Amino acid sequence: MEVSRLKTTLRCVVEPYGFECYHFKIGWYNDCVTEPFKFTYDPDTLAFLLISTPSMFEKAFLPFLVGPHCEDLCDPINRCVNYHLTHAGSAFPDEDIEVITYYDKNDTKQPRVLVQTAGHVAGAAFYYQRSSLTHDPWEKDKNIIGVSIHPRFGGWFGMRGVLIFKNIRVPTLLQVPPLDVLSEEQKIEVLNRFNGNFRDGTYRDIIPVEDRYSEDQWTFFSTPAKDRRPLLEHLKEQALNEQCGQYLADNK
Ligand code: B12
Repeated sequence: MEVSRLKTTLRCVVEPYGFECYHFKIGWYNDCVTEPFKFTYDPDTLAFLLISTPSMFEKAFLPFLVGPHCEDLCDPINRCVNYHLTHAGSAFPDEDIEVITYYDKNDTKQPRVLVQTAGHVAGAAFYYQRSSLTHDPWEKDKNIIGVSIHPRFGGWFGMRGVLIFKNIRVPTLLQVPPLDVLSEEQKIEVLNRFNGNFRDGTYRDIIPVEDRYSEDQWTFFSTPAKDRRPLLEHLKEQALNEQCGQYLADNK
């Protein structure tokens, strides 16, 4: 099956839930990262990166909270992401697919996939790192963590994982470069914001955006995971009420 058909199928499965998908070749990713992060697959192997857009919270997460796959309220975002990535993989019963989420770790406790690099090579979101700058204003030994910026959602998105189609080779696949949406000054600014005070979220608005997190979503992600239970219970109740209202409206 050619890439465009696979991609169309994948889009049909994930886009209604607020995810986007981008294709890349394992070789493009491996050419960037150092040894412990390289995949052992053939460089021409096809992979897709899945990202969550702001609407994922309302389209996938809230329904997941009241659905049958969320028995308790333990780690629901990761469970929801895992559910949707696995569900996406199961749309291709004839393919051998490895699904890796952003939070999966290898034996040495390192992330199994660096999603920012994957996002860059797949053309989804430019990964701004210290090395992206021509003029570097920071002290040599200062650790500057890189940040990806999506051309439509700025920093209001998440990179959720990859699907590797182990038996599909795409030697002629063309690479689409990510859009470099920032000036040199904005690159310094976004890295300062991300490294200085990421909690205020201003790095996310470094460019004008099409959509950002709803108030509920922002409150959710700004709350430390260990303190989210009351919020989750409230969101669950709200989602149940909405579901009930919808049911009653449909069956009037
Ligand atoms: C571990 C981790 C953390 C750690 C440490 C972060 C770090 N980078 O050191 C902690 C817990 C502190 C953390 C915190 C946060 N994180 Co975090 N984190 C991760 C995680 C799981 C792995 C990152 C990692 O270890 N990278 C390893 C290092 C070595 O990678 P690297 O620096 O990119 O180096 C590679 C590249 O440079 C590449 N490379 C080399 N040359 C070139 C050239 C090119 C062109 C390219 C493309 C690549 C490339 O090779 C290197 C490796 O060999 C990722 C998800 C993932 N699986 O990727 C999320 C992730 C980076 N985090 C994310 C976020 C949002 C956050 C927080 C804001 C969350 C929050 N609200 O609290 C904070 C803010 C961080 C901060 N400012 O301090 C987002 C970033 C989104 C974005 N827009 O970029 C990610 C991608 C998660 C996601 N699902 O979207 N995080």
